[in-house]
Amino acid sequence: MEEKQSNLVVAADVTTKRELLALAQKVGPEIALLKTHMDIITDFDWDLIIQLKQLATTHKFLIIEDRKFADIGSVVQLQCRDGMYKCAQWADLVTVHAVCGLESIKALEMVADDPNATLRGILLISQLSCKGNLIDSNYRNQAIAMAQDSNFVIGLIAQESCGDPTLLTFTPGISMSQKGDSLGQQYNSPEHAIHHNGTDLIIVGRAIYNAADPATATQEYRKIAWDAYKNRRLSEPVS
Ligand code: 5BU
Repeated sequence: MEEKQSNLVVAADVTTKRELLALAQKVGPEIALLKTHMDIITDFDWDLIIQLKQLATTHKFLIIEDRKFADIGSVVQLQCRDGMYKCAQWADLVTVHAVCGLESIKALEMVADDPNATLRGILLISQLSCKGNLIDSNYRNQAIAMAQDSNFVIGLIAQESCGDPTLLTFTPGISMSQKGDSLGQQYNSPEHAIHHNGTDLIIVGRAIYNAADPATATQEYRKIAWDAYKNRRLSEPVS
C-alpha cells in the first residue's frame, strides 16, 4: 500500500480468462490487491494463473481469492489445496467465514506450509454488505476475537474497523454513484467507508469494470481512497 500509494482493491468479477487478464492489465498499476472469484471463470485453465501471476509481479499487486471458505478443517484443506483451482498455489490471501471456528482457520494455515504454496494469510469475514444478512454484533465480536487469536488472519472483511490496528479492514460494497443493486448489495462511498467507518482498503467491482472508462474510474477511486486514508491517518493520535 505504501509503496504504490494505493489502498484500492478491484473485485474482478468477470467470467472469462480474456476479460480477467485484460482487467488485471488495465487496473494493475493502480491497485494494491486484485480480488478474484476464480470459480466464475468459464474457461479457467492453468495458463490463466501463470499469466495473472506475471501481471501481479509486473504491477506489484497481491491476489485475494474470495473463496469464502466455510466448512470443517479437513474439507477446507482439500478445497484450498486440491481440486481444479488449487488456490493455495497462487492466491496470497483467501477469505474465510468465521462460522466454522478457529480450527478451520488453523487447517488452512497448515496448507500454507506446503513448499508450493503462495498462501500467506486469511481475511476473516466479520460483517457482510448485503441486505438481510444474519451477522449480528455477537457474531461480529466473536469473529474479531478469532482473528485476534490467529497470527494467520491478517485482516477482516467488514463494513467498519474494529479498532484493532493490528488487523487491516477491507470493505466491499463501495460505489460513488449507486446506493445498491437489485439483488441486495448495499453501497457506501469510499470517503464514508474510510473516514467515517475507519476502513483501510476499499474493494470496488462493478463501479470500476462496468464504468464507461474503467481505467479513469480506477484512477478516480484510487485517488479518493488514498486521500481519505492519508487524511484519516494524519488525524489519528500517534501510537
Ligand atoms: P461490487 O460489484 O462492487 O458490488 O462487488 C463486490 C465484491 O465484493 C463481490 O466480489 C462480492 O463477492 C464481494 N463481497 C461483497 O460484495 N460483500 C461482502 O460482504 C463480501 C464480499 Br464478504
